[in-house]
Amino acid sequence: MSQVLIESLSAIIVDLPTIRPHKLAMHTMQNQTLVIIRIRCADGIEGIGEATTIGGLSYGNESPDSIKTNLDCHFAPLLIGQDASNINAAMLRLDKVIKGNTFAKSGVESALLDAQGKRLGLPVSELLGGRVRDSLEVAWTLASGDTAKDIAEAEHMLDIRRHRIFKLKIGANEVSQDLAHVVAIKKALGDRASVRVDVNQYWDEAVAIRACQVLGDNGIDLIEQPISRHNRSGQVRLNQRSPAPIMADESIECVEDAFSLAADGAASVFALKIAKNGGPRAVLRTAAIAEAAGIGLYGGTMLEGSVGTLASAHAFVTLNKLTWDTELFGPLLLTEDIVTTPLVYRDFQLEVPILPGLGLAIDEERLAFFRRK
Ligand code: MUC
Ligand code: MG
Repeated sequence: MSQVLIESLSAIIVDLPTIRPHKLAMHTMQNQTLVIIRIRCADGIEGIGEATTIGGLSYGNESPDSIKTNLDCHFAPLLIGQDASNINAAMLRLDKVIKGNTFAKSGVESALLDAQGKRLGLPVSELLGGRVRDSLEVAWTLASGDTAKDIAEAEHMLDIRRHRIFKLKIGANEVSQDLAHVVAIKKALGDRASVRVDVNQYWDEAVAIRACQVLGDNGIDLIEQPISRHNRSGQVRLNQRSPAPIMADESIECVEDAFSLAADGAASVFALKIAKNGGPRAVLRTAAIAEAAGIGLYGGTMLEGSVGTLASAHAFVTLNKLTWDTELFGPLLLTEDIVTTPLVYRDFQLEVPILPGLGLAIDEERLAFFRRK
């Protein structure tokens, strides 16, 4: 097969406002910063990817600024002149020389898949083996920081049939206050919604033992990352005793983490995130480990914009079982977009386009307006 050389790679930092402050245990977002990756190829095709995190360095090891610097200084020289149509070879070349940096790798892998899909006239989901569904149910995160506001927001989402799964971000407040907040929201919504929590590692094991019991007893369906990723034995013990299932999020920083969590029995559900595995293909390796171990799957997000959200969605629609659905609502948290056609959210689902590549086009004017100067 003839080669298509990569001519350039650019990384663009974009700052977009959020519809309201989004309060997580470690950070309150007033806006979101995307890193958009453009890979230009010798056949005139351009692949678009995204490498986005939450709150600078407050969530993970990469920040928008470090992602851009590393893409410019380390990734681009390795990729320019390589064959864009051989994604295995390109990603292996990066993996040999670059440790970690899964967010940046995910953006690159997404861009290469987008370019190859456009080249072959196939959606990325088809490059990944073929979709088994065309849409994905999407959860919404209630994180205004105020119980009454969160209940009103959930009622509105139910009324407009946009979401019926709600994740509550807790962990920043005193535990009794957080538990009262969660129980009040579950009581208000009852059986009309699935209510879950994300503690973002903020409890210690002693607190988590009691708190997980209260959450389970009050109808909470899922408890995400209650304690530190470093307390592996604690996670195993909690997974054995919690009445509500425990989901691993921060514990998975790479595909190998997924394997050791499964081997240890440290979680019964995995949050799949392309950014933390190194891309849409890489995340499917974590999904395969989970499936083999009987661990449930949830399609997670780093609150990416439309590009990263669709890159995740194309991977998730190929999965056999996605028992816990997804939280691919990132674009809905933003007041602005940088693609020409907004993603379609309808009847609790995100519709995944059947178009070549990721199925989107950059709105150049908006990108120029919102890119960091
Ligand atoms: C996380 O920790 O899961 C996902 C949804 C949300 O509101 O925050 C994220 C990050
Ligand atoms: Mg989480």
